[in-house]
Parts: sequence; structure tokens; C-alpha cells
Amino acid sequence: MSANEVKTHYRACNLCEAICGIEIKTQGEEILSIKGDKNDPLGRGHICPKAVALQDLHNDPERLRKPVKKVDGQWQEISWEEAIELAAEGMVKLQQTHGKDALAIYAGNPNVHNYGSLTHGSMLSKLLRSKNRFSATSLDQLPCQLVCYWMYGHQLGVPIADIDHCDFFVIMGGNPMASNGSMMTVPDIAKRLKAIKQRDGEVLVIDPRRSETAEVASEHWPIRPGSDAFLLMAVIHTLFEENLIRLGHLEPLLKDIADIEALAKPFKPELIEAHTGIGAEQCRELARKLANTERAAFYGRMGISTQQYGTLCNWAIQVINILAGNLDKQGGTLLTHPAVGMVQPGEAGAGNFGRWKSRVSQLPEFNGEIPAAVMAEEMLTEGEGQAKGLFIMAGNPVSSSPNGQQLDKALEQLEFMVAVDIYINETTRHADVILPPTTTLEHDHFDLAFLRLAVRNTVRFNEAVFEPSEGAKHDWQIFNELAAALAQKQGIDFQALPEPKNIIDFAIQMGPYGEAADNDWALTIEELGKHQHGLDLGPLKPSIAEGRLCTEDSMIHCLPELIPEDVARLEEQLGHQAQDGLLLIGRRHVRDCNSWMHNSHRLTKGKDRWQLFMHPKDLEKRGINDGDTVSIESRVGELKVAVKATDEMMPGVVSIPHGWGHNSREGVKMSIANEQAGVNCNDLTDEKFYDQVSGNAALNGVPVEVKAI
Ligand SMILES: Nc1nc2c(c(=O)[nH]1)N[C@H]1C(S)=C(S)[C@@H](COP(=O)(O)OP(=O)(O)OC[C@H]3O[C@@H](n4cnc5c(=O)[nH]c(N)nc54)[C@H](O)[C@@H]3O)O[C@H]1N2
Ligand SMILES: Nc1nc2c(c(=O)[nH]1)N[C@H]1C(S)=C(S)[C@@H](COP(=O)(O)OP(=O)(O)OC[C@H]3O[C@@H](n4cnc5c(=O)[nH]c(N)nc54)[C@H](O)[C@@H]3O)O[C@H]1N2
Ligand code: SF4
Ligand SMILES: [Mo]
Repeated sequence: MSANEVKTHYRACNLCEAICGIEIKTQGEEILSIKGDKNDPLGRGHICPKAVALQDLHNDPERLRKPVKKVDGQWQEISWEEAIELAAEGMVKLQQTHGKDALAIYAGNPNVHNYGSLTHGSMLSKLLRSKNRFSATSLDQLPCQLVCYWMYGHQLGVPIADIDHCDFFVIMGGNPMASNGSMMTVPDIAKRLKAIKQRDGEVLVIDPRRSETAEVASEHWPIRPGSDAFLLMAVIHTLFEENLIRLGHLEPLLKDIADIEALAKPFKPELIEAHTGIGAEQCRELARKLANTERAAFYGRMGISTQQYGTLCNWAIQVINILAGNLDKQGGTLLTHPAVGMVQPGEAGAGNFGRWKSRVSQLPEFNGEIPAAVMAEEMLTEGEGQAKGLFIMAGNPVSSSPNGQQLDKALEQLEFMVAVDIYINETTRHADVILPPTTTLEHDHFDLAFLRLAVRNTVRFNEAVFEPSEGAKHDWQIFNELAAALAQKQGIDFQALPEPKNIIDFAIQMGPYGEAADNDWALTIEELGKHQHGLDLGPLKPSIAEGRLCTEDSMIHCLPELIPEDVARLEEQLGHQAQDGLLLIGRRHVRDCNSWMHNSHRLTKGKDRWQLFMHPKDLEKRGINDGDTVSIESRVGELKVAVKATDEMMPGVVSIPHGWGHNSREGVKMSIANEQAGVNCNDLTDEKFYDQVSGNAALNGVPVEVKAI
């Protein structure tokens, strides 16, 4: 085969949850084009600008290709042998000197997008046996997983909105037009939302900002940040009050419904307007429409999860879907039938809660982790169990967690830190050793997480586009080698895990489409390899009443134990005037990917997109003009930032995105990212502001003051 031959590769983009199919043309080592794969049964040819930037990531000269260690504050390239040895030795020494918990572990978001990290990274993380384990989950969807664990018995038993068959779709605190969907894998969201409207359905967005999604919706209701729980409880109240309860075929499986009625009693729609900005009649109308539309789905995301009532909101949305008869119904919300990881009794990874608490603030463990909001505190507070080192995989918590400045200081004083990462950024600059894996085009891909959460059942496996560069290692190889070195130093037996492809092949064969199943064809990874565009496994379908529940008694636990207490906390505020200061929320832009794709010119050029967004009335009150640089202050910090007047913000609410401000910290080696001005809202978000039930960070609805300077 000649190097000049143009080759066409098909695979899924793994940058975000939409997992769009893409078509990549290459010639030798060069990428000629990246386009949508029209034959991908899920994405149908859709891509966003980030897919095209996969080539920038692949070619980025600043992406680490060899391990580095820090010597007198300078980075030095070293061999893999030395790097693994250094990392293992430092980690073992730290744990031997100060105990297992002295080594904190943090797993960032891209781990979930990379199957080798899910299989092998989890293995390594368990081997380290530290209780100081953290991840981006508690900056994100923890409350959703916790609620599904409690109610349906499995943290990934998340009912997915059947958007392709739905006639009334409510989106509360999600902006899929920018994010391309989350906890709902939905490539091509724009066409799918349009299709709802074309079949005379309706899309309602409830969001403090007239977001990109609100712009294309049938209706937008602005809501005061953090107040969603009032509206949700009032909707539940109305469903009972107006006899709109439609339990249907799930009725025999539902526990504690009567107690929910009692709990919602005080939340009269008339009482919630002062809190939410949403009127009583609107609230009633919403309840009626949810119950009376044959095919309706209520979906909530970041805005209702990373806020002070994250768990309560996620619970209430499940309850509303149940009460209004929308759970387990076509066009409502449904459990998926993926090829790997189908949630059913016996499926691994159901979840755990509260087996231990964080040492200082006593926040509960979930799934073997404690909330990321307390990571800095666990590092800065002396005493037994203090975290004095960090092993971090694919994460940038200095940029992505609340009060990033505090965490930055905490990392500064650690005894030892190892990062498995491809960049020297705000967080990894503190490491002693960085072990860089290959990136996506150099490894094969099967999506272990998001095929399970997709709006249609499909499956795909794709081979790598390029051979890894010489001596490069995949994440999973690094984890295997590091685990072996750690085990050897501790004198424990260790058997390296087989390559992820083999683990997944086994799982596919054991799954609903594999040999064990009652099909006339049996799926294997080899078979899947023949279908480069992936395979369609059909639309979502009802199945909850057919043995999908993972609770011990196979019932739906509609009122988990810790919910009433939190409803009581909400009720205490009912009727009291909400404070009238400014509240800060975040914002996503379609060309961002949390903190880490800013070293691409293609993705960062054009108009600034990190300004403080503020309603003109709020500016006027403070004597501030559009474009001025202002001071914004929260309990934990102050930023100077340019303001942009926009009536897309609800009055009283301001917005700054996270993940920018790279040049505000020394030693970040991403020059294109550093050329961008901008600030990070996580220098204002507050680590003490969290969802009381789960400890998930409340990154939205943070009280701030804005002043002219
Ligand atoms: N204020 C505010 N804060 C937020 C949010 C918000 O909405 N508002 N969103 C939150 C959410 S939802 C999330 S998920 C978190 C994300 O938080 P994090 O996961 O901590 O941060 P990322 O910016 O995703 O950083 C990813 C890191 O992984 C590295 N990386 C990329 N690909 C690979 C790979 O293949 N292998 C390895 N080993 N490393 C890789 C990148 O270089 C980068 O350092 O941020 C949260 N923070
Ligand atoms: N382009 C891009 N895509 C991404 C990412 C990215 O960084 N950039 N990150 C990926 C990740 S890790 C995730 S988790 C997903 C997140 O996916 P989404 O949840 O869809 O994304 P967000 O933009 O955070 O949407 C949150 C919405 O909630 C609103 N909001 C804020 N506070 C409140 C509140 O109190 N109540 C209500 N009702 N709404 C509120 C915000 O205005 C915003 O419109 O996106 C993924 N996709
Ligand atoms: S929406 Fe964009 S970033 Fe997300 S998977 Fe599709 S192409 Fe990739
Ligand atoms: Mo996320």
C-alpha cells in the first residue's frame, strides 16, 4: 500500500456525549478531511465544529508525546521505564509513610469517553485503596445517578427521553443545542427538536438564560437559579390536586406514592412565583400538559443537578414522569437496550451510597468516591487521613471545580503528584511526573458509557485511524504497567487486564445481542468490525415492567429515605422572600469542551465568548455600560471581567463560562489557549455551596456582587 493512497476511516467522535459518527480521510500521516458519517444510525451525518478539530489535537506540537518529570521547576523528557518507576515509587512511598488515604485520586471527564480508562483506570484506582477518591461526577450528574440508584436500583438505570417520538418535551437546566446533550446521547439535536415542532408537538425550555436551545424551543420560561425544586414540587402538588395521576402499567411496581402526595401538599402553585418567577397558572398548565399529552417527557440536566437542590430536582423529575404516566412509555422516558452494560438485575456497578464520609466536612461517599468540592479541604486540613499526594487521570480540577484557586494552592503544597494527561495545564503543572497517553485517533474505540444513554439503541466499534507514534502508550497500557509496578513494590499479586477490546468482546457476547441471547445472529466485536458505520438496534421500547428493576424487591422506590428531609428544608423557605442579589450561572459554547480543547486555533478564533453576561437593567442599576470591565465578587474570590449586556439573561442572573482564563496561571503550556484572554467562573464558585444530600457541587446559582471599577 502506498503512503500516497487516500484512505477513508469511519469512527465515532468521542469528545462529547453525542458520539457522532465521523468520516476521516487520510493520506499517509496527514488528515485530509473530517466529516459527518451519513450512515451512522444514531448521528445520521451530524457533527459539530469540534470533530474537525480532532486533527488539531492530533497534530498539536504541545501535546505531550513522551513522559516528563519536573526537575527544579523545569520539565524534562524521560523514558517510559523511568517514568513508570518514578510514579510507582512516589505513590508507594507516600502511602507507606502516611497511609493509603494519603494518596488522593481524581478521575476527570474524558475517562468516561475512553474505554481503556473505564476498564483499566478503574482497576488501578481500586488497587490503590484510598478513600480519598474523587471525580468529575460530583461536579456534574451525581444527583441523577444517586436518584436512579435509589429508585430503580442502578445508578445507570437512567430513563432516557424518547425525543424521536415525543410530542411535549420539557428541558429544565439543559442546553443541548450547545452541549449536544448529556445523560441523553442525542447527536443531531437541532433536527430532532425541529421534528417535534413539525409534528405539532411542543418544546418547553425552563432556564434562567434564553439559551441556544431556548431560541429554537416553542416556549422559554426564565426561572431563578436554584429555585427549580419549588416549581417541581408545585407540579407534583397539582398532579395530585387536579387528579392528573396516571400510573398505568407501572402501578403495581410503585412504592410510597401516597407519602409523596402528603409531602407536596404545602407547595401550592400560588406560593412559588416569588421564588421562581413562574406563575401559578403556568405551573398548573405544565402539570396538565405533562399528564394529558399522550407522549410527553420531562428532562433535566446540569442546571438542575449542579445546584443547591440537585438531588431533590432529579428525584422530582423522575416522580413527575411517573405520576404523569410518562415513564416507560414510547415518547416518554425509557430504559435503553445497549449491547454492553444493559441495566437489569445482576448488572455490575449498581452503586453505593454513604458507606463512609469525607474526613473534614462529612460529605457522603457515592460509588466509592467523595465529592470533588472537598478535595482541597482534604489536602489542606492536617490530621490523620490527610491527602498529601494526588494521582490524576484526565482531569483539570483547578479549572473545573469550585474555588479553583483554593485547589491550586492545595496542589502546590502536595508531597507528590502524578498525572496521566496529554497537556501541561492549570492542574498538571503541579505534577512531579506526567504520563501522556495516545489520543483518540491512535486507538480503537467502543463507547462504554454513552451507548447506554442514547435516544436510540445502536452499537459501533472502530479501529484506530493511525498507528500510535513510536513508543507511545494507550491509557490502558499505562494503567496496566503502573499497576504492575505498584503491585511489585508492595509484594502483592497482580494479573494485568487483557486489552480493552477483548474485555468488551466478552461483554458483547454475554449481552442481549450476543451468543447467550435468543437471537438468530450473535454479535461479537469481530462481527461489529465489519459494520464500520455501526449497527442500528432499534428505537427505545418499554421494558421496566419486564424485569429491568434492580432494587432488592424489584419495585420502584418512589420516595427514597433522604428526600423528605430535603423537602422539609425547601419548605422552610416557602413563602419567604427570595434574596434579591445577583446569582451567577455557567454557560457552554458549542466550540468548547470543558477546559481542554482551547489549544486549537480553529476552536478559539472569532468573537470572545467568556464575558460576563448581564441583563441591561442590572447594568443600568449599577451605572455600568456594555463592554466595561467590572469587578465581580463572591464569598471566595474576585474577578475583573468585561461585561456584555444581553436580554437573554433573566434580570438578577449573570453568567460566566468555566474552563477559560488559562493565562491567569503560570506554567500552562498551551500557547494558543494562553493567548485567549478570559476568566474562569470557578474562581468565584464556592466549594462550601453544594447539594446537601449528595455533596455535588452547586456550580449554578452562586451569590455574587458586580461593581463598576
Ligand atoms: N462552573 C462550572 N464548572 C464546571 C462545569 C460547569 O458547568 N460550570 N461543568 C462540570 C462538568 S459537567 C465536568 S464533566 C467537569 C470536567 O472536569 P475535568 O474532567 O476535571 O476537566 P476537563 O476540562 O474535562 O479536563 C480534561 C483533562 O483530560 C485531559 N485529556 C483529554 N483527553 C485525554 C485522554 O484521552 N487521556 C488522558 N489521560 N487525558 C486526557 C485534558 O488534557 C484535560 O487535562 O467540569 C465541571 N466544572
Ligand atoms: N460544547 C460543549 N459541549 C459539551 C461540554 C462543553 O464543555 N462544551 N461539556 C460536556 C459535559 S461534560 C456536560 S456534563 C454536558 C452538559 O450539558 P448541558 O447540561 O446541556 O449543558 P449546560 O450548558 O451546562 O446547560 C445547563 C443549562 O442550565 C441552565 N441553568 C443554570 N442554572 C440553572 C438553574 O438553577 N435552573 C435551571 N432550570 N437552569 C439553570 C444554564 O443557563 C444552561 O442553559 O455538556 C457536554 N457537552
Ligand atoms: S457533537 Fe461534536 S464533539 Fe460531540 S461527538 Fe458530535 S462531533 Fe464530537
Ligand atoms: Mo460533565
